[in-house]
Amino acid sequence: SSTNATAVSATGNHNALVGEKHRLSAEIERIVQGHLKYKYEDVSDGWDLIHQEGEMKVYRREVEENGLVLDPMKIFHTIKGVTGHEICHYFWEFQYRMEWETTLDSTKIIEVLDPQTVVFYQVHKRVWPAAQRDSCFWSHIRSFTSSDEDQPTWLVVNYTTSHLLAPIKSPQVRIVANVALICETVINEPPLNPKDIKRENIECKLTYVAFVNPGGWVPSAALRSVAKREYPRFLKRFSSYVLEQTRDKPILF
Ligand code: 6CM
Repeated sequence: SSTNATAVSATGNHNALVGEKHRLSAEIERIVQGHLKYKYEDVSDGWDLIHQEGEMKVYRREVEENGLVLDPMKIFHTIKGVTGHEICHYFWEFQYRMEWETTLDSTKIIEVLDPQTVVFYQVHKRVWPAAQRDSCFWSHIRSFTSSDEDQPTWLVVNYTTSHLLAPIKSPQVRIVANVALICETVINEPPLNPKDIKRENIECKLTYVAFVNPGGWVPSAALRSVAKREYPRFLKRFSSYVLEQTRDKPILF
């Protein structure tokens, strides 16, 4: 698909084949399965609803370790007019990143592991008074169809990894992250002929989860208020970006 072609040509690695095993295959499998299991976990216990806007619900669980805030975030949203494939495509593809990510100074792909998996190195915008942060993570996209539904579920996982091409350079601090975006497509009032499905018939139900360790000391209250503001802002901006990009394009199922 064009998705794969773009990622592969981004670094000129034409040897990365679909299904090929590599040094991170086992870890990716384990982390992906963990997210799928965790997705069904209830948010009633220990999670606080910290923001609600339209269909979007932002939950947070307060967790601190040695004075460092590690609050997991979990966001549910429903976006009308797009598919899970489209949402994940724009979230995973390098070429769109700087168009919707407002919290980065830079992003680059430093390795292509297979057509669904790349390694990103990103430099985050400095938030005063904290030190500048960077991140290095594998980013994996996939779809799967379970027996009881006809539309595939799409998912992207971003998971911190170490890399020879991304050494830690103090005083810059390395963020440790485990992020998943899981998307299901719902077709409302499906027309008899699937070819007649219009954007008004489709919606995407997404779950976004983020476990982020800021990697070094940050004032707790400042970090919590930045998170409370920035996660909803990210999801709003990203979803309107995808709506705008797909509006006049054929539906990508
Ligand atoms: O998931 C998001 N973006 C992806 C593509 O860039 C990727 C990013 C992962 C890193 C997320 C880390 C953000 C948290 C930064 C905390 C830094 C501390 C600053 C100190 C403040 C006082 O998965 C969207 C991420 C949206 C984040 C709001």
